[in-house]
Amino acid sequence: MDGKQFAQPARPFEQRKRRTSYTAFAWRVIMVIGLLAFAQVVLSSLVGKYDALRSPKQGTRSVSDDPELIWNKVPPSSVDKVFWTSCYDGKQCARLMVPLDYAVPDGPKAGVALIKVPSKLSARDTGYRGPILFNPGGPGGSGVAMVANSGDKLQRLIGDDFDIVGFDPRGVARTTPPVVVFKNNAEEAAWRLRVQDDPSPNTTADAVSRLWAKAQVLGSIANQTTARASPYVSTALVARDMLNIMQAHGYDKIQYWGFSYGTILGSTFAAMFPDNVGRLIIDGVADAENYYAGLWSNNLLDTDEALKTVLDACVAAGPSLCALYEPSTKKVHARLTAIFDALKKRPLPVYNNITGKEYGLIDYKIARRALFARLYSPYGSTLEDPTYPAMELLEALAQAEKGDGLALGRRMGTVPAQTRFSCSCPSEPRPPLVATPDTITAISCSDAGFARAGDTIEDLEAHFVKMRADSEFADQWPFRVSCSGWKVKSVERFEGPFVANTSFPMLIIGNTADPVTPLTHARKMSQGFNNSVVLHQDSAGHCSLAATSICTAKAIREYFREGKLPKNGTVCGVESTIFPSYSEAQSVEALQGEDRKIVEAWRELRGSFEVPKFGMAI
Ligand SMILES: *[C@@H]1O[C@H](CO)[C@@H](O)[C@H](O)[C@H]1NC(C)=O
Ligand SMILES: *[C@@H]1O[C@H](CO)[C@@H](O)[C@H](O)[C@H]1NC(C)=O
Ligand SMILES: *[C@@H]1O[C@H](CO)[C@@H](O)[C@H](O)[C@H]1NC(C)=O
Ligand SMILES: *[C@@H]1O[C@H](CO)[C@@H](O)[C@H](O)[C@H]1NC(C)=O
Ligand SMILES: *[C@@H]1O[C@H](CO)[C@@H](O)[C@H](O)[C@H]1NC(C)=O
Ligand SMILES: *[C@H]1O[C@H](CO)[C@@H](O)[C@H](O)[C@H]1NC(C)=O
Repeated sequence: MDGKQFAQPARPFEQRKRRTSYTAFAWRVIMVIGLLAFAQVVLSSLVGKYDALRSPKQGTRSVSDDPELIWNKVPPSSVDKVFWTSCYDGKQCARLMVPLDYAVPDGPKAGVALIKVPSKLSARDTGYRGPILFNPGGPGGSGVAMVANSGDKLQRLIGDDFDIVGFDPRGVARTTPPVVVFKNNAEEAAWRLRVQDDPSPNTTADAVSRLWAKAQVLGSIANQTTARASPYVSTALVARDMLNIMQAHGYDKIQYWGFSYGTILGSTFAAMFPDNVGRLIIDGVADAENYYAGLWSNNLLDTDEALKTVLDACVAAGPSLCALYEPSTKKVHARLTAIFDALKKRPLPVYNNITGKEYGLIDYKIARRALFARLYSPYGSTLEDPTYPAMELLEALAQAEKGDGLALGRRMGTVPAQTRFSCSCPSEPRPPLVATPDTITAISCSDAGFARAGDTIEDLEAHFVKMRADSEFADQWPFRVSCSGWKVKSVERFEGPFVANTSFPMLIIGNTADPVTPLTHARKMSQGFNNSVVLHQDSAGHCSLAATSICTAKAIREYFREGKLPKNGTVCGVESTIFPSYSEAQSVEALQGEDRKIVEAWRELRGSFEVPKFGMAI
């Protein structure tokens, strides 16, 4: 299709951009170089979506308006008796006390933070269908934040005869005990600043050894500061917690939808408790064997294909919409590569001389990260306020090509200084509410055991060279290194095998060009789980919610409601486009009745919740 005829997006592009830069201004004060280089992308997406959970402007609301303070008032619950407290504007919250270590059932407890959008039916009603649990990914993503923001939409998609239940996994956000590595915000910010300026792997001679050295230091600090929490955060323990959450609702069989890392959690649950599977969806599937070996080595098989999807769309959209337009994909790619090569040698200075408040450098690593991160969710949304993030990123890169890095800085530097770092430095550090590099490390390295403890710098260099054969984004995927320095032993690990006759068949979803969880992993995991079915969403992006798909939305709803599985290998098309086009709006317009409602709910869900970028917040 010739994109040129759509040269006028629903809302003029320039106008929208300006508006965003004013409203988002408060978040972007220290933006061009944020405090957390590695975490920037994931944090900006998380914080951008989840800031409804906090006082948006400190000082303008009284402390009692802080919805997070509810957690001081939520009483402890047990599996036998759960006390729900109103929270987050119409939701219900509880804290479920479970054994910190299930081998010591009467020992100390973990307090799992729960949130629920309750079913419209009471639990006694015969039409009531019980809770569905969600995990947004990470590891380290908060299910409380996900359901606080998107629970109503999830319920609209699946049905209000279900409870929509989120929880913060071990080591994350509101669940206790928290994993807090650094003594205070200032110490943490100082560490992140140093990590931020390190080169990405294999771009300089010392890049990998610097990563390795910092992993050793961080591992030693964490061994000192998190000894009371990090032995108890493994995925196996969280799987046991999920069984307890179901039992606390009076159910023995789980109903679950997990994204990204949530597929590791879902596969672990299915392998540990195959007789307790009611409905289980894994969406954006990671290879659990590779993950549990701490390898992180086969995630990038389709990353370059995801980039190609974006660049193909640029060529099809034409020069009026794509700022880096060239007549062929190969030529657009060459132009992009030239921009990055130039940044390798000459980072761009950035200073906003109007506000004086945005400043920093755009270097190779930051610019590459901007592109890699965009591949997780390249499609536009056509709700009332349409955005085309991949189009906007290519425009920012085109400006960098001309020597102006401000737009790119704005895209990358959205770490809100006020939520990550304040000079007050309370003596009791409060655990962060978003995925941090340290929770990801604690969880994934607990799961890996000490499988990577013996990794040498040479091993790691060879690993990056090998991954480069899979993808030009190999240097954006440094996760294997963290576990080389991890020193805490988990009280429990699950090592597989991921093979089971589950009591209900699993629904396994993979996209054609997912940048971090390739479709082959969905197929591989399906082999282990008897009677499971693969739904193949024909799109780029990470997890099904990367795009609007009427077909996928209906399949998910039917699976939960009717226990109906799509035919194995079903291919679902998508309505979303990367550049402005009326096709999504038209497709939705053409729908009637129930279908229309399902798709509206799916689109709202996409607009309210972005899957945390798998592994991204190193
Ligand atoms: C980790 O810390 C514990 C004390 O909490 C100490 O006994 C142990 O030797 C430390 N491990 C390493 C490898 O440093
Ligand atoms: C601000 O920057 C722009 C673009 O670099 C430049 O044209 C302009 O002269 C600068 N204004 C001031 C007041 O320095
Ligand atoms: C699944 O059940 C079949 C028989 O119904 C049995 O042969 C097989 O070993 C079971 N697989 C697992 C992993 O339990
Ligand atoms: C579905 O297809 C996958 C391969 O894509 C296969 O491993 C699995 O066994 C199939 N499931 C069924 C129920 O046939
Ligand atoms: C899979 O489940 C079917 C019953 O649905 C059973 O007959 C078969 O033996 C199982 N296969 C394996 C490999 O467990
Ligand atoms: C990465 O390192 C290997 C081995 O030292 C080298 O052959 C390769 O060219 C490097 N790649 C980059 C992009 O620096």
